Amino acid sequence: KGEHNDKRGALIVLEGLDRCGKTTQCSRLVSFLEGRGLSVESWRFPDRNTDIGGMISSYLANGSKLDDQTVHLLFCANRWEKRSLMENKLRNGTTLIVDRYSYSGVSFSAAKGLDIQWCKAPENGLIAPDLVVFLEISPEEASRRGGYGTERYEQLEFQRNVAKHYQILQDSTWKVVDACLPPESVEKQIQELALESIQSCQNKPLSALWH
Ligand code: NYM
Repeated sequence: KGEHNDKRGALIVLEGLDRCGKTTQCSRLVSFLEGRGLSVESWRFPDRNTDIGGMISSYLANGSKLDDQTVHLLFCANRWEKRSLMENKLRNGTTLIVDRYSYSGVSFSAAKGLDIQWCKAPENGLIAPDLVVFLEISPEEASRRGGYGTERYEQLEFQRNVAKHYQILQDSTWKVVDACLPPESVEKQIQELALESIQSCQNKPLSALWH
């Protein structure tokens, strides 16, 4: 079969409030899996390297004004523009470790007051993750971690609201990990969950959000 790998890769998403440690844990997980000789790539949303990503980035830096619905659809379109590449990678046996996905998309927009069903609808048909690791931290604790940056959304009251919406979205693919444990312990738990998911996803076809 040449280069083609008959085992598909896993779609593993890390989610959580701003400052929960997702980005650090994503890169540690990628290094760990690479060390095991697995084919793995690090992804993130928003992907700021596309034209749509550039619009999102400017919005987040408070450089542009867009209404909530428009921004929601841009975040969503930013996932859609990566969907077929994502599918190809997974089918070719590459595991993707993704820093934020549709759960951020829905939670952040719903926290602004948009209807949750309206928020979910355009995410329909994106690839469903095999595993969502939710790094749980209270909004208060997150805000104490060196403080928030200057981007939009990085405020305590708003993060409380986001946390509420994450709760509503939890489903059977979620594993909650306490983000306040020592980083090595968080890392270890995520490694185990990821290895388990990479094993078990091989018997499951790719499926779509939100079913
Ligand atoms: N965010 C992220 C959304 O509002 N909707 C989305 O669909 C995604 C993927 O963007 N505060 C928000 C959450 C973050 C911000 O993300 C930028 P990051 O991970 O800080 O680059």
